[in-house]
Amino acid sequence: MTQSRRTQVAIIGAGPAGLLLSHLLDLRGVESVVLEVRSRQAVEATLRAGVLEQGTVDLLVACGVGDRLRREGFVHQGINLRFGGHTHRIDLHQRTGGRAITIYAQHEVLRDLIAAADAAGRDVVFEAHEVQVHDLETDQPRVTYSHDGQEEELHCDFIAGCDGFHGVARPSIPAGAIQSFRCEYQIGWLGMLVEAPPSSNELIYARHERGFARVSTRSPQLQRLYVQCDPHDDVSAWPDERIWDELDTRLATRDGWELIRGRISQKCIVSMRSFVAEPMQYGRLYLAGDAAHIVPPTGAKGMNLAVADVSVLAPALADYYVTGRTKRLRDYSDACLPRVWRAQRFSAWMTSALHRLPGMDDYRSRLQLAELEYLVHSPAAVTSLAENYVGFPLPSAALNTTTNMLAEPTLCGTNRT
Ligand code: FAS
Ligand code: PHB
Repeated sequence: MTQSRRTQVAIIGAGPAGLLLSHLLDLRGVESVVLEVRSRQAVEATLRAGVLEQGTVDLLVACGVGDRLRREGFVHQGINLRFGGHTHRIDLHQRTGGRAITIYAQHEVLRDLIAAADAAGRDVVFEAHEVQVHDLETDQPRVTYSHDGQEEELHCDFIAGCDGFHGVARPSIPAGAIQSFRCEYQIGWLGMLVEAPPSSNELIYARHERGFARVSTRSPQLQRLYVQCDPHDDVSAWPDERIWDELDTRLATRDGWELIRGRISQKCIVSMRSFVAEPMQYGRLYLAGDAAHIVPPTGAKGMNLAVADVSVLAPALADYYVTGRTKRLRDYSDACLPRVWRAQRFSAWMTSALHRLPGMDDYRSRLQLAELEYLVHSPAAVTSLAENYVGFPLPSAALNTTTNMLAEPTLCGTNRT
């Protein structure tokens, strides 16, 4: 016997997009239920992003889930580009009028958002299986799923598809209703966690004839390293010794800098693609984050784009409940896509500028070096890199309203006691 219930916004997926949307809606008095196929433990252990743009940090702080981020996150005012045995520091702070990035792991952001949902008594249903969306063209869509062996039906006004690239939301849109733009890079990254102290106090992006490498961090005891590999490789093809040899070679400098080794506690290989679905909405379904667009992680934009999407969607939904107006909802996709394509351009550029691309001949390899030489010696080019890397400010509506909501949470007040 199917159990039936109702909410205002059904959110599919408890990633950064889904959990933050639920939180921002709650601050505006809009009710939501989050349906997540994985367990809470699995979600809280998701090893993915690590770089937060200034705008992402500002929003997480403004909406009251930034305390631990501010305590435990590492603010980096610069990044380093390494090629030809030399390191070139890009002063993000100076080039962007004081903006910076923060290193704080994605799963820590998810833990903070889940804790906020618990504190607010908000509904996040983990292990919700066979999620299906229905009646998207009506003003009363539904989501069906099974939980603890019980068939469930959730009636709502809107559905937010925040279920990532491989989710059910986007494929539920009739093929002709959205256009897809994609690019597969035939490049892979072997990402790993290393139990060691940091080898650098800022990120290092290294371009080398043998391929890309990157030095990132998670804590004073845990480092995050990446090395370019064949996307079809199996992790077993990368024993620790081979990894250290490749990292030492690709990160080598003439000034004797050394990479500090340690126990490699986790390894995973990810392939690289770029993807955009247009429009990011269909009927009463709105796509946000990786459900609508994917960027290669070279530019560290994925999670930040997910945050930017919901910073537009939340006020648009709240505006509907407060005023009945649907303009901001109708304009959702047009409001998000310019930022999405700007991040697509930057991520594609970083990927092609720093990786050994399939079929790359000596001429192209030299051209890549010339591109990087121009970049680090041109104030205009460095400033362009810096402003794209720290990210462009989020729409003020997202920030201001959130701050006011925290100060006086009664504006929409539909479910505020
Ligand atoms: P997510 O994929 O995070 O979340 C979707 C959720 O939906 C998941 O929890 C999933 O279990 C759930 N779901 C899927 N199908 C479902 C279904 N049928 N029913 C119910 N639930 C379902 N981005 C950065 O900004 N900076 C970085 O440094 C960075 N590094 C990265 C490194 C790696 C190795 C990878 C793979 C990605 C990286 N990214 C980075 C990008 C990454 O962070 C994504 O952009 C981000 O997770 C997108 O968030 P969401 O759109 O919320 O999707
Ligand atoms: C990370 O710290 O995991 C990281 C940093 C920068 C990127 C991608 C991932 O571009």
